[in-house]
Amino acid sequence: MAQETIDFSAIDKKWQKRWAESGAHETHDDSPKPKYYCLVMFPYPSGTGLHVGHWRVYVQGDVWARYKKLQGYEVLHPMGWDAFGLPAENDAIKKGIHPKAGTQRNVENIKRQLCEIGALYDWRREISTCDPEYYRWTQWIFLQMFHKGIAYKAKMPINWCPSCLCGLANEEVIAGACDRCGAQVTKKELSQWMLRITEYAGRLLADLDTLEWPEKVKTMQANWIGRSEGAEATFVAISAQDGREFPFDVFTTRPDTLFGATYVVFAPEHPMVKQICAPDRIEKVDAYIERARQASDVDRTAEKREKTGVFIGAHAINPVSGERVPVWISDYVLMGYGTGAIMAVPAHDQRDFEFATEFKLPIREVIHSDDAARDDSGNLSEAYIGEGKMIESGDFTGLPSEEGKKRVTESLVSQNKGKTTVHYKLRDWIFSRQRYWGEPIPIIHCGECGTVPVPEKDLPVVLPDVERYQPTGTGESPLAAITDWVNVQCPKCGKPAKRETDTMPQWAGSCWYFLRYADPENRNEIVSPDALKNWLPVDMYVGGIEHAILHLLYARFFTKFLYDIGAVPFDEPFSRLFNQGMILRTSEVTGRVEKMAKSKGNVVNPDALVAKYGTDSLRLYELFVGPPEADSEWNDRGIEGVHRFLRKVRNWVDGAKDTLAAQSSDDVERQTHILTKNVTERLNDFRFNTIVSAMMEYINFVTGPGKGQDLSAGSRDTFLVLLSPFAPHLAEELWEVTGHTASVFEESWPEFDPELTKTPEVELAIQVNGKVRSRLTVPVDTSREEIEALALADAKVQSQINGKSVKKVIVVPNKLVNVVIQ
Ligand code: ANZ
Ligand code: ZN
Repeated sequence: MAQETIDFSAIDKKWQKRWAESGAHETHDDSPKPKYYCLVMFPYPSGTGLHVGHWRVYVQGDVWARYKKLQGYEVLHPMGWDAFGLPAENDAIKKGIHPKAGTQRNVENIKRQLCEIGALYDWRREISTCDPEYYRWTQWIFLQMFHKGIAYKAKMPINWCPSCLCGLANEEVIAGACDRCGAQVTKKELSQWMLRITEYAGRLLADLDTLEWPEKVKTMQANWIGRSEGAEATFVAISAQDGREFPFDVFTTRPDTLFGATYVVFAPEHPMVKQICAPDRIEKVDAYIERARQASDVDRTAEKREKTGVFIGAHAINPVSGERVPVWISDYVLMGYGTGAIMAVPAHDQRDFEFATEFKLPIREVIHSDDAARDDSGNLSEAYIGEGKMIESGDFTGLPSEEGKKRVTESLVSQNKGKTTVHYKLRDWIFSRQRYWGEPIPIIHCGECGTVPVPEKDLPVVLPDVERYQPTGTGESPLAAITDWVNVQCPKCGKPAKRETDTMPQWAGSCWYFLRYADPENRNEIVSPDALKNWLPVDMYVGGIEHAILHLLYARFFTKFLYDIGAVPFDEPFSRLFNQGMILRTSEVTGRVEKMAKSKGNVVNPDALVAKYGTDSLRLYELFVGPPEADSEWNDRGIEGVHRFLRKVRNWVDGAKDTLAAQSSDDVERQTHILTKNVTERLNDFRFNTIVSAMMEYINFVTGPGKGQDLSAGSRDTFLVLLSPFAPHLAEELWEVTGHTASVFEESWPEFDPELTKTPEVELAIQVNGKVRSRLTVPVDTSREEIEALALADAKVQSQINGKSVKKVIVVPNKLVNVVIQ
């Protein structure tokens, strides 16, 4: 058998060149085949390049794309660059080069790495979000949103990162810290462009049901959208200044607890506070408002947070009981949620309970349950938040709380003091960034005409070159300093006007990029109707779980908007989603096994592994390392096992050339069908790691003792086709070596005969002291131990044993069992 060294690098290079020359990876719009769109989330061109954790997702995407191609589809599997935004900009600043040059350099490096994967990318469709011909359409979408009132400008306190020196969306604030740099986020009052994503909250939630996505991601989105059904009840506040009455609404999910409201709380920013506050308390109230402004919403509503607040000297009347209760302000009530005011029910809401305990306010139980936690004297030791029986609730006393919710709400409605409502946690999207490296927002501010959209014919508004692109920190983008760019004529009246200097957030370009791959060179439309019909929506989307909320929610929102204006004929962008797990490795910094990252000192560079073992070995190991959706620990030596396997495959094909049989033996035939079944079914479930082991078993079988003369060319070819999505270079090479003239990817995916994949069974005779007493049917090759146990359990054998002791059991596999008794 041939054992000479195999030059895997030469094989990689040969086939990558061949594929490029023959156009094997080009996707044809006019192909008569059914279309399939397989997309992997595009990378942002970071300065550090791809490590093996990044590499993995592109391998997974490519395996899927090649599988679909072999199944007879015309496959679109494109690649591009998420090139605008903070990461690229910060990286460039750190290295002291212009973001454009830095991005360009990084793109070249990562493209080189991606090419080594040997993936099925059609580079003719490459896009980059920082290319003016691309962002022309990002700006176009913004203009459509502006015309429809979805994009609007508002002055409001926003999340401000003091380190990145710019505003952040709510989704970019994780536990009070900046998602990018980890700095503590503060508030800053700024005039901001906003996108009215809240208008889509209901649809974004409801349509999750239509998607073939991991449940985990759907749940994360549903929680983020946060639908709450409840009631609004109208209380009346009496001003402590002049006794005037001010009606206001509170939002509650528990109208059944209305009789337990012992005080009300306004968000400190609530405009009514100043109108009803007692004059002698103004100073204290102002100081508290100032203090509340500093904290983020996440902090303010955090569990276990110390409760603070101020009684403002005014009172309010309960709409049902007519009771007069004190009015407080506290930062645990948010201005941006519900109505910005609550009725506090300390007995049944934990935050109210803590607040009431802190400020010695009455706690009145109105829902009774034996499950409530109580101290020795029978008082509640924490809020009882479950269901129960209504008590001390006027006419409603005695009702189960579930029914009480309905009845109290009905009563409020009939008296015109309330209504049922739905509220969402989702907030409008802060869409302005005070940074340089982003899409300019296509708006002009005119002293006469106000906010004027840039006419579509003037798109793109090209990002000018600047000398200083560092953030200014004043709340203005560095673009504000480029006067000859900022100063323009108003498109409406022709008078001097100024451009908007804020740019779009890093997420903007990725909200719709999947559309552009279908029609990347169209200069007249964002994407043509034909291209949409051919390719979209995306059939399979592969990427990281870290995008569960941000990117995936924003892209769904943009798609729904584009659907509403008739630009696309579907309202969900990604029919099926697969999230890959992370690659972990021991960190040189912490000594713990952690997510692979440059900062942890635990990255493995794929380039060196490709050079040493060849691309296919790394591809295979990326799949073999663990279940694709789970986090897996990288093993530096693990690649050697799959590398040995690939050499074995090559030597097997080589060695079998001269001994091929006209027909495979029944054994080989059966194993080939079983392998086909396993690979197909596991592929469909994305269980890549178990496919690699199935292939290894197959090769062990066909090269095992007594094998070699019973293999047909057909069985061998089936194996090569099954191998090809995983190790495309070697599969092509061996396909050629074995005399095929076309590419292995012109083949069709093998089918299997389910009958042949069933494990055959044998009948064994069971003897007792040499006399046949019973029979046993078991799968071929059942172990001795199992057969022994089954034989002893047999009823007829048992009746023979009948209390006597068993001296020994002789098992002749696939033939008989002899039970020897005294
Ligand atoms: C009275 C009550 C009694 C409440 C009770 C709960 C239990 P979710 O489910 O998260 O939507 N709330 C309303 N608006 C608020 C705001 N702007 N800031 C902070 N809290 C607010 O929560 C809805 C509940 O959160 C509402 O129902 C209200 O407290 C509070 F036994 O009203 B509840
Ligand atoms: Zn004007």
